[in-house]
Amino acid sequence: MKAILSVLAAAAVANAHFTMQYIWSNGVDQGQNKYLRIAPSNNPITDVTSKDLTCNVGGLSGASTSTLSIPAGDQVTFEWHQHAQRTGEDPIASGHKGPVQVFVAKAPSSAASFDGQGAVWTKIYSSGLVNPSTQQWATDVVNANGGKHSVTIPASLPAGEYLLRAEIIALHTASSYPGAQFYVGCAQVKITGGGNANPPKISIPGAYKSSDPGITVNIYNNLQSYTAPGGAVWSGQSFVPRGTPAERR
Ligand SMILES: [Cu+2]
Repeated sequence: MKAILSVLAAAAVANAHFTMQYIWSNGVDQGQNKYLRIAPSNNPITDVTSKDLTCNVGGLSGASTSTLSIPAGDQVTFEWHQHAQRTGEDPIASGHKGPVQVFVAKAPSSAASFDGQGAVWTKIYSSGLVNPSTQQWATDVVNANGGKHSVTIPASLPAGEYLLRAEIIALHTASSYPGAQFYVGCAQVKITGGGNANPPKISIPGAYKSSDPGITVNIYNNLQSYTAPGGAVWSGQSFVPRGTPAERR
């Protein structure tokens, strides 16, 4: 009987998924579930062609979600937990290893009415296999940091309302497809200030393929490098001084 109970307990731990529950603005906690499209459960998405990949289940509109104003160039932090709590429990069940990424998409009008479909997403952050020699993943760093990871909003992004999409991909069961677990959270923000950059954009769903080496992968084989899906990070448009170098001297 005791053996059966411990097997059941192990199964419960294996099912300990998680959701994005907080956004911080320049180090200030905005409160649980504020400015976020709330998923109905902590289950992951496993079908890369599903519209649930955009902003989680039920996340194609945010009519009941308010929108956080934040200046371009400022820092936002996302915070994840297995359950609706900040306790000593691992924010992400520690068996969940994989990359952490953040994307932005500019809404044609309001963030609340934006479904995030089409080639609208720009990757602004990605961290994967942080240290091959210790097999440390971005998820381990998030766990060590109380469930939090941060990103700077590129200063050159045009002002307007946006969806911010954070994604954690758990690869512990990813050696065949479907297997990788996509944990997704979207926040609604209004970016003020900014510039006039026109960054590269991808579709989510659309850009990810089941055959991507960052999606179907055996991570228990002393992996030495890892390429997350969705292409390169765009880190903003650098400032280009006027005139030729000779003229500037
Ligand atoms: Cu899980």
